[in-house]
Amino acid sequence: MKTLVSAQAKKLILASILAFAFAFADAAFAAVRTVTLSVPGMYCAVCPITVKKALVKVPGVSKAVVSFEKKEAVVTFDDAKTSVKALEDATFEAGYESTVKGEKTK
Ligand SMILES: [Cu+2]
Repeated sequence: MKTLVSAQAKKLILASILAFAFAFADAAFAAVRTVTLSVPGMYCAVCPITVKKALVKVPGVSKAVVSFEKKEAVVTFDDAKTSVKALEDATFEAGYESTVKGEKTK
């Protein structure tokens, strides 16, 4: 019985260490992310310019490619400096609601 408890405790400790290591690795490697935002409210050729301006103004955003045809914005940003929420807020403040459609993974 004693050895069983001890083995469980070891498992638990190992699991904690692994969880911590993964969390740390995630923070260290997921700094630059590229997400696609759906921006359905763009109705003319000038809209993507407005959306792009709003997105590149967000600190941490390095690239924003906005397509009027696809009604989407592909945004590359530093995860440590900004968030998807901040990107959505930025387009919203510019007059366009946006939602995350997907994320490009390396
Ligand atoms: Cu427009």
